[in-house]
Amino acid sequence: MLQFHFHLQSKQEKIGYYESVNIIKPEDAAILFKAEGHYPKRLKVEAWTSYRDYRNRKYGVLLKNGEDWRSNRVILNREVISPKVLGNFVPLLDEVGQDFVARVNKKIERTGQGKWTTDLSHELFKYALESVGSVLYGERLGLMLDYIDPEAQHFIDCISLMFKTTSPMLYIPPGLLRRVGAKVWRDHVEAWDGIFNQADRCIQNIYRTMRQDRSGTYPGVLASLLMLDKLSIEDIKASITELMAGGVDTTSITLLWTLYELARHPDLQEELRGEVVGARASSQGNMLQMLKRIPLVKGALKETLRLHPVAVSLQRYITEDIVIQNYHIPSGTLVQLGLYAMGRDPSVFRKPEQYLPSRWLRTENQYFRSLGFGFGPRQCLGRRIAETEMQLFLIHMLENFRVEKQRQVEVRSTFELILLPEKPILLTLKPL
Ligand code: HEM
Ligand code: 2DC
Repeated sequence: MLQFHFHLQSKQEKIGYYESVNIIKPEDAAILFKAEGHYPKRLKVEAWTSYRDYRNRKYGVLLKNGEDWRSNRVILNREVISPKVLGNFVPLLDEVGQDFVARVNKKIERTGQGKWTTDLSHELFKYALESVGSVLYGERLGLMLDYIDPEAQHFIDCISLMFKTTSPMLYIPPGLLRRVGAKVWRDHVEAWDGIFNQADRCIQNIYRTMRQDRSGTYPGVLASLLMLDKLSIEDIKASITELMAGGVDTTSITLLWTLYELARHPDLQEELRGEVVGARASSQGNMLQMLKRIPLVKGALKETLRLHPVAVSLQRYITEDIVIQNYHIPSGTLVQLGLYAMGRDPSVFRKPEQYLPSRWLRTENQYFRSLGFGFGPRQCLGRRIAETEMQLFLIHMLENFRVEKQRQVEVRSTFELILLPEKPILLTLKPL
């Protein structure tokens, strides 16, 4: 399916639709990504660049383009997404998973009812921030404790506000909103200020204690980058801040959707539990090994991102002419792959409305179908952290609790730059 959108253009600012070609088929996605060039470029989120320009802050890897992006990304890849760092991340993330279980057990005890019914999103935000924080800084933030740092809670609130205030600015230029003193721009600035202040505090804290020899233990992504000395400190700070901010709502909401699906499919939940119990027994405490023995759990996460993607679309400016569905599309055009639409297209996934993790097992056709983290050299930098953190979470939850839900209510998605559940999801956790 192909759609052309045209828009009204004022002198410098575009209001309304972006001029783009929209695709939804895996075969067309393959053509798109073959034409993304050496410096793949996404749709620019102007609200985010405007804030940095306004406050004179450097762009990190998320917002950079061209050679500057590539040189930073290559160095970050080695410390954040290469397979060799997994061994460093797993013990840190596993500990956070264990602490989450202990926290839930305490909550269950306190109800005195042998179960706990709640909107887990707030707990999941804390789990996600604790996880990404432990990997970035090599130490715990303490968010699994009863009394948490109010600054950390403020950081979490700021990220949600930042996403929420971004979406109107996709259609109304932030420069204009800034000149008229619009509330959405002021809220957006306040949100990013809160994000940068908290990240700066964490970064300063590591910077100060770096010299203390903690020989043998993994020092975290930030300290590794500082010691490597290949990026400027300003570049490191900019990308670490983006990683910290990018690591909260994304994984927590994906986990919430996954628990919701498992609650709706009790038999599937038992099947996954069986896989986890078996993997635990056969890997004898070696978590890296265990993570290689849970294909269905991994399939469940892919299935969640198919039905409930974080990003509604992927986009690239193509760097060569391409032909899609017999249309000639010139180099330089913005092409958007509708990720949400593709995930629910019956010609791409049979019975798309059904949650079936087994469709991601090796025998099935996966050609350009698993794109929740994007594709290629510009794909999600946090992908390895996100996947590992989510797999470990599900392992620990399945080993300890049964997840149930109230009534059969469909929860749909709403757009706040990322896709979120339109209403709170209430889940009940019971010890096994
Ligand atoms: C980029 C999805 C978690 C940091 C992206 C993109 C997507 C995405 C679709 C754009 C990729 C493209 O254009 O090809 C997700 C999903 C997540 C997740 C579904 C979890 C379920 C995370 C986490 C972090 C993170 C945990 C940080 C630790 C980033 C960064 C970029 C990015 C920095 C920009 C990379 C670049 O431009 O080079 N993510 N993400 N994400 N994500 Fe994630
Ligand atoms: C939103 O039309 C809809 O991973 C727009 O962790 C096109 C668009 C462009 C870029 C996408 C964005 C959408 C959704 C959120 C994404 C973002 C790129 C990275 C970002 C997908 C699809 C995200 C959530 C990052 C955010 C990191 C940031 C907070 C520092």
